Amino acid sequence: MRERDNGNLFAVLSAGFPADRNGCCIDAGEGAWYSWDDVERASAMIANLLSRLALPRGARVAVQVEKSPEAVLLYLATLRAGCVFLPLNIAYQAAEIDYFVGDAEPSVVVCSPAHLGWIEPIARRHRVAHLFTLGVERDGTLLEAAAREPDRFATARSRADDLACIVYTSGTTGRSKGAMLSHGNIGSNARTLHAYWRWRAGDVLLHMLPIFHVHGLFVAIHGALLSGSRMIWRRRFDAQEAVRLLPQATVFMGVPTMYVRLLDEPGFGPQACRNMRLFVSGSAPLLPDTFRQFEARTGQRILERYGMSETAMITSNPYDGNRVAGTVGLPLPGIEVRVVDDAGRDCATGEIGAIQVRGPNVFGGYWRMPQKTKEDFTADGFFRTGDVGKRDANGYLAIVGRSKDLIITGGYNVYPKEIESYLDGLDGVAESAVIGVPHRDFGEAVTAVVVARPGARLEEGALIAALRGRIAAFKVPRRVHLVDELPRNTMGKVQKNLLRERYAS
Ligand code: MCA
Ligand code: AMP
Repeated sequence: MRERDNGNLFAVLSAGFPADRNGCCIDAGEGAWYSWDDVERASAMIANLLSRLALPRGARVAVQVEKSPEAVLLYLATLRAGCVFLPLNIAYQAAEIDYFVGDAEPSVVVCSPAHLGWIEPIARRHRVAHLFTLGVERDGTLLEAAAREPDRFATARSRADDLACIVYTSGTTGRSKGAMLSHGNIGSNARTLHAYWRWRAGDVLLHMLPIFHVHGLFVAIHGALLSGSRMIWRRRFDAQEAVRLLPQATVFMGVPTMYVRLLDEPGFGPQACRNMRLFVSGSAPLLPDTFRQFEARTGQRILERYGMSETAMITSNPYDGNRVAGTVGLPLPGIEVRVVDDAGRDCATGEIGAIQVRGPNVFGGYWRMPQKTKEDFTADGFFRTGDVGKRDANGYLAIVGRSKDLIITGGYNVYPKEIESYLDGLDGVAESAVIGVPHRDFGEAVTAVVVARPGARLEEGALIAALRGRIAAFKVPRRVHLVDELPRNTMGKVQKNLLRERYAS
């Protein structure tokens, strides 16, 4: 097989690296930067280390580290070695990590040095063969071990349908599901977006998203790599820092909360955006009001797109054509999207129905959940997204709701069932219902409604404190309302719509 026939995602991405390998690929500030040659060589060293471990075929490399350029190198090295990358949110606590490690059975776990104390026993209990650390100061045992390895590596040969990544997404039952994405799924989506959003040599991406999700890891990074573009790299989003750095950038990607926060910056305007050609928003609905305010302030029309962990990007507003506020645009080339009624028939224009998708981007299934996978695909191979929408006369898709009971807070997904099961396990709690209520900054805020057991005295602050440290901070309810009983319909089902109305303000 010739190199260009290799379906390995790294081979696909590195085809876009520039001829001059001495230019900057990742600029993390304060003199910390990697050239294209550095990326090639440092990822080769880590890939050599992984290969030396003689891992079984399809071995998972689970990674829970702070954002750093070296974390990207680890991602690329995992692809190069033919292993399966499994990114985990740095906010996850012990119970959450225990579940992921137990479910995915990784051969390698890489964690932040600060988490080693509590991750080590989890790794031991699940018989993880290799545990490394990776810090943000180029520190940790992973880089120490890789430093002894050669800096050339022949990227593993992969077929398009070989597994590249497992991305966990929260589940309606409370159990997270691992979406299995192949080299072909991710590579095809990267190439499609590269062309659709007109990535070009000389672009500069301001990268402020987390890299344990599809948005920051795939959508943003792959565009820059495929076009040989420099990334200005920051650990986290900070609106003031973004305003300072934007004049050096041409492309920015963010969740709606980031756009709301940029608009709150008094110094933000056309000057900051003078070299920008593209602002992309996704992961949560962008309010039409935010879209309009942004245009009025900067002259830039944010491009909103829609995707999922299971499918990467599905639709996008056009690059050249009209970007319509409140819509997620048109199906990307090569991807079929349909809106269907309960009987599975195509909805008419303007009619609301379930959104389904089919294409080379759609994942192969959920890790070790064949039944769940089967339920989520139609007989003709469309994936049921769980999102509800409608198409206008021009084919633009608008997402109007979700059939899945899901809260999206600041671009992070929270499944109420999971939080309810933690709340119900607390002393004195008889039952609970978790809902999302409108929130100016986060879009939706996680809110709990709790009923006490007879004779128990519960307090909002104590319940919130009890959840802190047990689950990731973004999942902890911002408010807990104590009630005597939950509203139920005649079938005995909790009427969350009534709770959402009652606590909306
Ligand atoms: C932080 N906190 C949050 C969130 N983030 N609470 C609710 N929702 C959140 N998203 C908590 C912190 O733990 C802290 O809690 C308190 O809120 C204040 O934190 P703050 O400093 O304001 O937050 P931040 O660190 O500035 O983070 C906000 C953020 C961040 C920048 C919006 O959440 C973020 O980077 N979101 C992006 C998520 C993302 O990339 N999603 C893509 C998923 P305390 O003080 O109590 O400790 S991929 C996807 O959805 C699909 C495929 C797609 O279409 O892209
Ligand atoms: P995840 O499972 O983390 O990949 O999140 C995917 C979900 O995020 C989708 O099913 C949608 O509900 C939501 N989502 C992503 N992009 C958008 C968008 N532009 N507008 C509304 N919802 C979105």
